[in-house]
Amino acid sequence: MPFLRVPPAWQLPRPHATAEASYQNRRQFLKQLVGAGIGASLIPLAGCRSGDAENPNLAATYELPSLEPLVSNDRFAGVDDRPITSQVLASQYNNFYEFGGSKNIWLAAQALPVNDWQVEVGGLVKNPQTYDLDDLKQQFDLEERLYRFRCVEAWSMVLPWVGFPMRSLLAAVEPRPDAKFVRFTSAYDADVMPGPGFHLGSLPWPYTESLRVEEMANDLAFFAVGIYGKELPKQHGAPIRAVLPWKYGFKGAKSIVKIELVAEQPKTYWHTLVPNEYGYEANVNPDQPHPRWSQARERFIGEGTTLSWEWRETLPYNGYGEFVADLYSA
Ligand SMILES: Nc1nc2c(c(=O)[nH]1)N[C@H]1C(S)=C(S)[C@@H](COP(=O)(O)O)O[C@H]1N2
Ligand SMILES: [Mo]
Repeated sequence: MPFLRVPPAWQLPRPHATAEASYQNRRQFLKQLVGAGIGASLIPLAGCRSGDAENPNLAATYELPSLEPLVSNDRFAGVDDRPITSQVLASQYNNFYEFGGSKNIWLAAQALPVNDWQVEVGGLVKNPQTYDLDDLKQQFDLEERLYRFRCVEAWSMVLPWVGFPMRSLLAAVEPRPDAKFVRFTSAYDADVMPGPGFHLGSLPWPYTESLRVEEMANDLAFFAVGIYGKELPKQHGAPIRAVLPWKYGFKGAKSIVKIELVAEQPKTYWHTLVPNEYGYEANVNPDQPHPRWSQARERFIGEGTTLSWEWRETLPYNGYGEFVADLYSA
C-alpha cells in the first residue's frame, strides 16, 4: 500500500498516557524528591533550566527535510505509560563528547560536517559496500519506531526514531561465518571536535562501539537516519547513528562512518577509558548498580519546554526483555 500515508506515531493521540498516569507519576516524583537517592548533584545535570527552549537557533537545528512516506512500526510496545519526549528537550540535552563534556552541546555540534557522508561497511563480509546517505535511504525501507532511551547516567526519554533495522544491512553485506562482532566507528575530526574539555586521560578517539553479531541481528537493533519525522539533527548524531534501546545509551554510536564485521571483541571507547563503569555488554539492568550510583530508577524527561524530569522505575532490558532476553540465556 505505497500510497497510504500512515501518520507517524508521535503525531497520534496517545490514549494510554492518561491524566491518571501523569497524576500518579507526579505523586511519585514528589515522594522521591523527599528521599532523593542519586541526586542531580552527582552527575552534571541541569535541573529545571529554562534553557534554550526559546532559542530560535535551537529550532533551526531540527527544521530539516522530512523523511516521507513514513510507516510506523508499533511492534515494540512498552512505551505506552510514558509520553514522547518533546523535541525541544531532546535536542538540547545530549551526550556527544566530541563536542563537549556537558549535556548542552547542541550548538557546538553544529560544526559537524555532514556533506557527502559515506558509510563504509566491510571486514568479514561477502559484499563489502560503501554507501552514501541516498543509497541507504533507497536500499533500506525506512520506518518509524518509538523507543525508550536510557542513558547510563540514569536519565531517560521516549524518542521517535526513523531508520531501518540493522539486520537489513547484515542481509545486504552477508557476514562470513567467522564474523562474531561488529565495530561501529564515529566520525572524528580534531579540527572541529574539541573534546570534553576536562581531563579524562588520553582519549581513545574516534568513538567506537560494538555488538555481538547476534545482537546486531536482533529485531530491535536499529540505525536511525531521522527523528520526529525529519532527518537527524547534528546533536543526535547526524546523519546516521545506532539505536539499541535495551542497552545504555552509550552503546549507540553517533555519526557512523565505518561498520566492520570482525572475529574478536573490539576495544570500545568508554569500555577502554573506564572499564569498571562501562561494561562491554551494557544491557539496562536495574539490579546492577553503576559503581557511583544506583540503576534502579531513572529521571524521565518528558513533555514541555522546560527541562525537568520525573522519577521512574528502570526495567530490565529497559522493558524490551521479550525481544532480547534470549540473547543472554547462556
Ligand atoms: N560518537 C559518539 N556517540 C555517542 C556519544 C558520544 O559522546 N559520541 N554519547 C553516547 C551516549 S553516552 C548517549 S546517552 C547517547 C546520547 O544520544 P542523544 O544525544 O541523541 O540523546 O549517544 C551515545 N553516542
Ligand atoms: Mo549516555
